[in-house]
Amino acid sequence: MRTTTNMRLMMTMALCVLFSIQSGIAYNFALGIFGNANMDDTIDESDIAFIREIIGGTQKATAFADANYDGRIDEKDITQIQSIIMGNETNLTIVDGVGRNVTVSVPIENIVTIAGSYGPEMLLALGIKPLAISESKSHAVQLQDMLKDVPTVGSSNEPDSEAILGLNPEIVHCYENFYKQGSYEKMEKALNSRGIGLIAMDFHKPGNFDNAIRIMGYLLGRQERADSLIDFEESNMNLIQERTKNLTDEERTYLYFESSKDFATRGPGDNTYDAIVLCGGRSIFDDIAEPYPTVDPEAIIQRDPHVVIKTPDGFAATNNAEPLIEVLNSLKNRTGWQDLNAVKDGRLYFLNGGTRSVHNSIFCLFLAKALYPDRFNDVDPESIYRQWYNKFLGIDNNLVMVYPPSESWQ
Ligand SMILES: [Ca+2]
Ligand SMILES: [Ca+2]
Repeated sequence: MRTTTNMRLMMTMALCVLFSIQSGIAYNFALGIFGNANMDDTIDESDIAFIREIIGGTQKATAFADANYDGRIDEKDITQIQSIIMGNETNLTIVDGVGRNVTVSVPIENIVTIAGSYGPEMLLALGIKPLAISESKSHAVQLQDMLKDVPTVGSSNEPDSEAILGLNPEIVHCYENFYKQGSYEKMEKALNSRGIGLIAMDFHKPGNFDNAIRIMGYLLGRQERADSLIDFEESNMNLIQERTKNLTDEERTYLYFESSKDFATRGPGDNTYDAIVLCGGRSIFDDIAEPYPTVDPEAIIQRDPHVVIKTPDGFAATNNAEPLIEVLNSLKNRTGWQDLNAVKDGRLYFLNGGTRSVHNSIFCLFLAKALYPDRFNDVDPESIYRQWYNKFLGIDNNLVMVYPPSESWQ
């Protein structure tokens, strides 16, 4: 009987995962906080009921059932879950982005983020000003203003441990990749010896976003804000799915996507490639099974895309369109490009990689509109981007992120 229930649970979870991969939208995820006994996307009364069933022997223990993380499942876990629901828990154990269980005192007020421009943007969106940040050249100009009195403590991959310790944060937040590469081994020891936790967590990867943001919301006592960030993402992604789901193969737009370097495109295994597919588009180079291929310039002419999108990463956004126009002009002047249909039809776009950041759905809206202007003629991604700034950062966004302006795309 128990086996059947567990099988069913596993099947359901497998289906959920499958669905989220297919749709690209993580409606269902197992929130990585101890206390989420039933492994759904939240902590509520049903987790208490689940613990009672575990104690009663009718349910098997799950990965997050040991709410107070003391190695046993008993009444104390119910007390901890009750505290989490009430919002008066004093500590939480979470699973960070690289799979470590980290226990921290909550709510956290003093946090240092050394995760480039994404960490600071996410913390500000959650309503928290970091104690310190790492150096980054890719902050949009408005973010630079918001962070101008926040000190920097080295770079993302070579942080200044002494300076961080001197600020006495409760936790330090870092990128997952540098953690995995071992960049922080020495620093982590020093931090831990002072009781400071290190949490590796990425907010710029769509597949992780819901879980990561909700965990951070719990840690910072900003759950409502986290939920509203998730809702924002999901409503945009739902819109895209709704408007592109019935595209036939003949209707699909072929695009050439170019990242920062000349003739560098993206393929399977890369987030941008996934976003293109999710928006119903097809890369003219989707026969190359590599995430970061560099292509033959001649092949672009031969394959003649409907749309060309140039998206440099780390292109610090300002209020000035000139640098974007310059990039587009240099593309138009490439050998043979005057004859491309995309150029003749005026469907050559500059899209700043910064539109992705911690709001992937905005980047996707730009992509979707560039690919299918008829299906998104009532949607202006720039205006939605401004709404995000207003709603979550409380400031006006006058950044020139795209060129030509997205309301003119057709
Ligand atoms: Ca739950
Ligand atoms: Ca326990």
